[in-house]
Amino acid sequence: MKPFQHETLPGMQYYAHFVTAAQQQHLLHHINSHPAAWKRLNNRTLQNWGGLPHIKGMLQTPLPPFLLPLVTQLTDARVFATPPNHVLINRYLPGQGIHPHVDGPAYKPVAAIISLQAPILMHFYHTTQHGAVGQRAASMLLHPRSLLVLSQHVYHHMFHAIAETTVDHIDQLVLNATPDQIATTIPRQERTSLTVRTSCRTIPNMLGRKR
Ligand SMILES: O=C(O)CCC(=O)C(=O)O
Repeated sequence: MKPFQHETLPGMQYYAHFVTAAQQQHLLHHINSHPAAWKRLNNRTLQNWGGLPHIKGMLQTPLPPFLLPLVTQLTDARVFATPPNHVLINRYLPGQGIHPHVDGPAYKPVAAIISLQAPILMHFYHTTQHGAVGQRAASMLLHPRSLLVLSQHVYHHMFHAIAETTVDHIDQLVLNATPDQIATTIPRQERTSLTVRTSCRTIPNMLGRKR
């Protein structure tokens, strides 16, 4: 499978069809069967699997069985050299998003983002010389069942974000837009994503799985 890449975002790879429709259904079924795992934030809800953040590292708990085939698939595809140990599941309703951020040093510098349900626009920003969010460099349209990999320069030195909007506007900076998509809009629908990463420091959780 050959990824889409672009010189504006060094270290970004986009695979339009990484999971099958059946895998998508299977993942959503299991995600939805853990209602108590959702944590509600102002701008999204999330499930945290694999460990709890701790000042000394991540208090590690085993990933649930429904995530293991995806971890194997990502490792087999050489997105990760060794099986990743942490999965953050984000769910966005129309109007919700995630502020510009870098994933930072708590994780090894590879993030794999699987998109499910509906498309969404992810924006990328340069970093100013003071380390703040700079100009928008580019955007990527993340289609359902796609995989976006962030590593190298785009992981370390660029911010990424999803706008809190009910409509995504496709402009010239959307690197993977087709010519007929430019200047069109895409209304937001519920969208779920899985961000798969490897926590650098882990501490075995002697209390077992905690949520
Ligand atoms: O939902 C997404 O696609 C992005 C999630 C993200 O940036 C993160 O979990 O750090």
